[in-house]
Amino acid sequence: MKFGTKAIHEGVSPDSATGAIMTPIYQTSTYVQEGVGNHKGFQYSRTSNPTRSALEANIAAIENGNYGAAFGSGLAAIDCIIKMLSPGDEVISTNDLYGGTFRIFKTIFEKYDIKFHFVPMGDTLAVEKKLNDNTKLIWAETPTNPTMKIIDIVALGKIAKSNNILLAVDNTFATPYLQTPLDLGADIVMHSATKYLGGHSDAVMGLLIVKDDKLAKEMYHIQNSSGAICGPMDCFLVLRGIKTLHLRMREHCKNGKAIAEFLIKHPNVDNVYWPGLPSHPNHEVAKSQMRDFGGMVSFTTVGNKLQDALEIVKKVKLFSLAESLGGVESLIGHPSTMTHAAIPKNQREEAGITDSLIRLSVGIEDAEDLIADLEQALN
Ligand code: P1T
Repeated sequence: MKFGTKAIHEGVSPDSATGAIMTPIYQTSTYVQEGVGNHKGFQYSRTSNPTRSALEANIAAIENGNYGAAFGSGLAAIDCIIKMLSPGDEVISTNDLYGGTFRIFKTIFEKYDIKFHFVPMGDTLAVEKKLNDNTKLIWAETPTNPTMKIIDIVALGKIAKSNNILLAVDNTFATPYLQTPLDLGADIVMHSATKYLGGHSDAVMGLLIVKDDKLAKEMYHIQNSSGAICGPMDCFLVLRGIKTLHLRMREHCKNGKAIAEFLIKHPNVDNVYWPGLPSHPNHEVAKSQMRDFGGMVSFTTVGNKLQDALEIVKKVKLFSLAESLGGVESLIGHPSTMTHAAIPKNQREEAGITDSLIRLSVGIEDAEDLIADLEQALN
């Protein structure tokens, strides 16, 4: 089956009680049992819920995995992955990543004696240099948030496999429509479903997908034991969002390209970060592992002045100034003071998150209107 068909049909079937074509929102905490142990597969909604199960089966199918698990946020999903580790274990992570991911690694899990090494993952040698007997996980985000670096998943998968460690990929920016990391050698795929999967800025959720039976058992054990689950209403919304993921992503990619090409020619713009540009340093890797290049575009202004960036994000009218991304409407953000403020300034700058860096989540409005809006703000 092709992607669009899978997105619409996998994991869902007409409701057995009523024939409802849409998966009902099973707004229930518990399930009546006919006798002890005699139930219909559901006992308590922290453990499982039919609306959530449909979504978990659907995301597993479109990521080409075998098992999916849904959580209350992207960070709750990341929390589950790190809880698979033990004190003394080490993680090698990309140094360019969502600020909240950096924060949970540094301020929560380092307290439990898990060590994190942040390295520029464009260079796989940098990863190999940090490997030791305690290394248990490689954490990659690609494209990275917010500078759109592309990390070679196949190369990391080989390192992970030959050293018997796990590779987890945050696939939030690409979505399974553009990239399926499990096919490229990853063990775990993570999503902030708050973004493109939901697609309408109306739900906060995280998802994990794995292939391996043992890893799935551990994932569901932590999901049930820690209890960071999401409610059935949010599952319904994300399941509905995924039904149009392929259509939305085509428009996001088309608009992303138009805006990147507009920005690169603008005299007030310095660097443009969009993996589809032939000038992007990782364009060849992007072409090898992505089916298109997405709707996230970042740029810096000539002179790299904080004040210029703050003025631009204020002057746009169609782009809304807000954290988050991946909705149908366009958003604009200033990473160093917003989404990535949790990362110390020197580490931010090493990763390219400079004062004038502006991040666009290009929506699916008409590209001409979005470009006109950016043009008036930049001029
Ligand atoms: O917000 P939440 O659903 O918990 O997801 C966290 C997260 C994880 N990974 C990536 C790549 C992300 O971008 C995010 C959330 N990011 C934003 C809110 C943002 O504006 O970048």
